[in-house]
This record gives sequence, structure tokens and C-alpha cells, in this order.
Amino acid sequence: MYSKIALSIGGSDSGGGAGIQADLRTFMSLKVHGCNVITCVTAQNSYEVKCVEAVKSDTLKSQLDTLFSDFDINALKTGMLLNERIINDTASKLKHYPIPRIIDPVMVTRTGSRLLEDSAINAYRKLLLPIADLVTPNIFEANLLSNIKIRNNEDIEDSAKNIIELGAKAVLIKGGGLKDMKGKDFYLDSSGRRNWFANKFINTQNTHGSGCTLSAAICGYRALGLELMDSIAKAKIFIKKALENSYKIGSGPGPLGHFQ
Ligand code: PXL
Repeated sequence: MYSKIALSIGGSDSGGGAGIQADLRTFMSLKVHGCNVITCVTAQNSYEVKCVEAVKSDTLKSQLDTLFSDFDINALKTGMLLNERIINDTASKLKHYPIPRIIDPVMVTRTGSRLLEDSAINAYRKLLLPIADLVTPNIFEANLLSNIKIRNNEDIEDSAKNIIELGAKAVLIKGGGLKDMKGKDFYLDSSGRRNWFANKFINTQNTHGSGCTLSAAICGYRALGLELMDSIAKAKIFIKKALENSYKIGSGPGPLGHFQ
């Protein structure tokens, strides 16, 4: 019980449904101890991100140093990194920790709020993709990372190839942003292994934090020692159940039900 540790590096969602809070709920559900490094604080409810404040550079780096000097962390994921400075600070530390690194390149919420400054996209390409064991972009993020306009499943496969060429060891592009690709995610890795992971589509408006939850579940299963593709397959089952258990708490999209 709780012998493994996962770390989430990302933003705080005051609404409790996405970001660090979704990640910790996911880790707990998998019985993995969750550590967290806060990169920024958001003031948000179910329909808007009202304000965002970045954590200072020293505070960010100190959170990482303090954790790694004591805990034997088994896997980590990144979420909302907000700007180039935070990406720089994070990447300069992460490259020294040889544990599974899941990079969720969070850029925008489903309700359209920007969670990353435009100038930071190149920093993702240069600094984080080359040290990623897995990158988990949605369609919009894959578009921006690969400069490929994605309209169908062939475009998804081309975009994935491009992201691997940028140095990521593996990529999982989430198809949910396209009408015909709900619940279907494409996996490709640097050895050429490829797979379409498909879930039955769960029709709910309450999807706030689903991207965070998927990458956290993959990270949690990696922390437990599962291989990457097994971790993805299990995370897909986890997210299906969490969507079935999702609920509404405000006037916008509600959070997933992580307790299983
Ligand atoms: O789902 C992406 C995401 C990540 N991190 C934080 C968020 C969100 C979406 O709302 O608020 C803090």
C-alpha cells in the first residue's frame, strides 16, 4: 500500500477539477503517493480562468530540489507550465532525474482559456520534447507542436511522426478534439511501434480535467512499474470510469469522479 511515489509538476486549479488537484486525486485512486510542485496558481471556476500567477523561479526549483533530496520518486508528469521561464527552470532540473517523464503539453482549456503563452511553444519543442518519455498532446496542442493542421486520422499520424522527430521517445495524440475521433488516441514511439487506443465514447459535459487525469493515470501506472503501453491501456480504462462517474458542481463543465 502506497509504496510508490509519483510527482505532478503543474498549476493549481482552485475549482479542484483539473491541474495538480486532478493529478493528486488520480494518484490517490491508484494508491500511489502523490507529490506536487506548483508552477502557478489559477483562480478558476467551471467556466472561466479569472487570473493566473506564476510561482517565482527559486520557489519552483526549491520545490523540486527538496522533493528529490529525500523521496525516491518513481515517475513524474508535467502539466500547466505557463511560460518560457517556467519551462526552462523545469527542463533544467528534470534532465537530471532518470525516471519516467510524462509531458502533458497543456496550452488551452476546453472552454478556451489560454494556459500557455504563445512564445513558450518553441521552448516545449526545444527543451521538453527531447527529454520526454511520453508526450500527450490533444489535437490543438499537436497542431502547434508539429505545425501540422490536423483534420483526420492521417494528419494525426503525420503529426505524431513529427513530434517523434523533435526528440520525444513516444507520443500519444488524443483524438477527442475531432468529431469522429472521440475516445480514440494514437500512439507512436521512436522504435516505430504504433497503436490506436480506442475507448467507448462517454457522452458527458463534465470533462473538466480529463487531459490531466489521463496523463496522471499513465504516470501513476508507470510509478507502479507497468510498461508504457500497458500504462496507457490501463489509464484509458481509468478515464472511462472517471468520466462515467463525473458530476456537475457549477454552471460549466464539471470534474471527473476519480474515486473508483
Ligand atoms: O486541463 C488542463 C489544465 C491544466 N492545469 C490547470 C488547469 C487546466 C484546465 O483547466 O486549470 C491548472
